[in-house]
Amino acid sequence: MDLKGARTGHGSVGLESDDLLRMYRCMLLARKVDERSWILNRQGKAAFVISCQGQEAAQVGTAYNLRPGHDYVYPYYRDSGITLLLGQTARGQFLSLLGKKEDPNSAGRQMPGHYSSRELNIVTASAPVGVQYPQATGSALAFKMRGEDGVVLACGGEASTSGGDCHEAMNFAGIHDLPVVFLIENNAYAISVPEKMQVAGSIYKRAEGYGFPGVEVDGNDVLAVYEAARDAFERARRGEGPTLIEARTYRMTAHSSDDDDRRYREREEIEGWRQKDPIIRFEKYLEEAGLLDDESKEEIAASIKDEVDEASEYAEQAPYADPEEAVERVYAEG
Ligand SMILES: Cc1ncc(C[n+]2csc(CCOP(=O)(O)OP(=O)(O)O)c2C)c(N)n1
Ligand SMILES: [Mg+2]
Repeated sequence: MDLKGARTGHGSVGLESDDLLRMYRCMLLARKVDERSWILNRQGKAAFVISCQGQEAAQVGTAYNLRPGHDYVYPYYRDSGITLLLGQTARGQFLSLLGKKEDPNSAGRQMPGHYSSRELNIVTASAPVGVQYPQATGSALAFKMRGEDGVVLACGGEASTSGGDCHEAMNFAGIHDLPVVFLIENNAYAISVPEKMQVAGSIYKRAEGYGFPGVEVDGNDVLAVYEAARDAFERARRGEGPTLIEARTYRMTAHSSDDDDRRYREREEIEGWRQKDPIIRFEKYLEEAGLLDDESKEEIAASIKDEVDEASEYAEQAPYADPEEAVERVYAEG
């Protein structure tokens, strides 16, 4: 596989040391929030967990190109790394996980992973896979019609490209040269269905049929993803239209806390991908570049642990909404 993943060094992709450490911290925070979420689930406190583990580089590398609150984002349920980078918090994630009144996404109405923020232009997901693509294309059309310079990011897994919505959205975006970037986080499975039973041919090559570029990138290499996404967003901002990015990665957990993946994949396969863990890879890169050593690594890990402890404890103590509130903010008030 000839992936656009060859490291060019962070200087040549226009990133400073501070940028890299910010990316690293965000990837690690997403991972640690996720790990704590599973513990809360196993303790019987969180009903359902859907993980970002393994996909943090694809998410953070892409979102590092966005202007929070200016550009629009249609994340999918695994995109914790994107929403944390844009400004959502660990506390908000746990409040959402536990369905508490203060949940910033939906005040406890949506499932976990349905991120939403008016301030950050994060548009909430609907439960059917793939419906975000035409909506994102619509937002990109609005930017174009208003003559604004905003761009739109729409994300999904490889199986979300199998539905008609994805085709319609890409075709329309291609016809009108809309400022939208489609990020497909190809994590090799759709619940129990492996990629070869889900995807005919190649996802990124389909872009050619829509008349815009498609790139395949090593989704576990945060700098390679950053670079591919930077080119895509620059193109969108120049008014040249969409790009399809296929980030090849791996779902390191079961599909969700309700799924037993021992029934459909080998432990050795998971172990093989653990060797390519995007966070460990980035750590090595930072160490070799002289940006991280044992001491600073421990400092970052400790500050994330404090943040996760505080956030999960806060969310556990936080109240549920009153039953009377259940029907509020579901329909527009008459
Ligand atoms: C239209 C529709 N069909 C089926 C489902 C059930 N479902 C939820 S997630 C999922 C798998 C999606 O796989 P993929 O797009 O590869 O994303 P991943 O979960 O692997 O990140 C399925 C089939 C759904 N939510 N919507
Ligand atoms: Mg998948």
